Amino acid sequence: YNSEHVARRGALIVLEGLDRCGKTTQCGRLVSFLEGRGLPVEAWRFPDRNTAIGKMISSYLMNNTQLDDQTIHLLFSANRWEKRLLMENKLRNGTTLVVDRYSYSGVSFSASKGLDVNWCKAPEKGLIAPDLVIYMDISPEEAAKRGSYGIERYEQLDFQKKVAHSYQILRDATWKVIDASLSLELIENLIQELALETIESCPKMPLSSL
Ligand code: T5A
Ligand code: NA
Repeated sequence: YNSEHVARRGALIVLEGLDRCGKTTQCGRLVSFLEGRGLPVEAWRFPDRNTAIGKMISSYLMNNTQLDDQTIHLLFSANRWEKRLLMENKLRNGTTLVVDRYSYSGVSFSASKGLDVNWCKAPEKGLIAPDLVIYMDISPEEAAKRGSYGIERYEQLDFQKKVAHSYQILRDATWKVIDASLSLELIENLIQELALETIESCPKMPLSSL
């Protein structure tokens, strides 16, 4: 009887980076890889555009509605809070969550509009802290070349340069930075290694909060 197995929880793995850095592609590949190993895993993303709050966010991103910077910031945060309990239950039940964007997007994008960083961080406090943050590093210029930017609000080179700078300020020593200009396969392998290491070490660590 191994009590460590009883206590096994899932890992919270977050991918962050500029628009077009390749997060969605790599989240999908990682989830397939982990599934193939028989590990319980789900793909998540923020914003979650399916909830009532998520629909407001989506409408704002598509430039169909206008909101002031503070209001949209708090909606993005509320969109994470409304998923917090479900997230906790999944992790405690042993499911690993691979999440496309999280609090760091929230803070970086809003701070890039000139909002105070500490004000931006405040509503994120108490959300579940990730076990692994992977930052997919790409220059704003290179990201902009990957298919043309669409019509969404933040998909503009000048703004993405500010976001890159904000991420640099937020980044700490625990983040794993991957060169997102490498090939899909190289990036995929790097992420697999990091994810497996993290999943292995998770049962020993309680969940913690931002
Ligand atoms: N936001 C989000 C906030 O302001 N506050 C918040 O709290 C949150 C959570 C959400 C927007 O909202 C902002 C941030 C965003 O602006 P979204 O729905 O998450 O937007 O969309 P994006 O993240 O912008 O999604 P993108 O599709 O633009 O970027 P991805 O997911 O990083 O990139 P991906 O995988 O779709 O790939 C983009 C293209 O590049 C190619 C792919 O094939 C694809 O064509 N590609 C590569 N090409 C060459 N080499 C590689 N290694 C490649 N990897 C991918
Ligand atoms: Na995406």
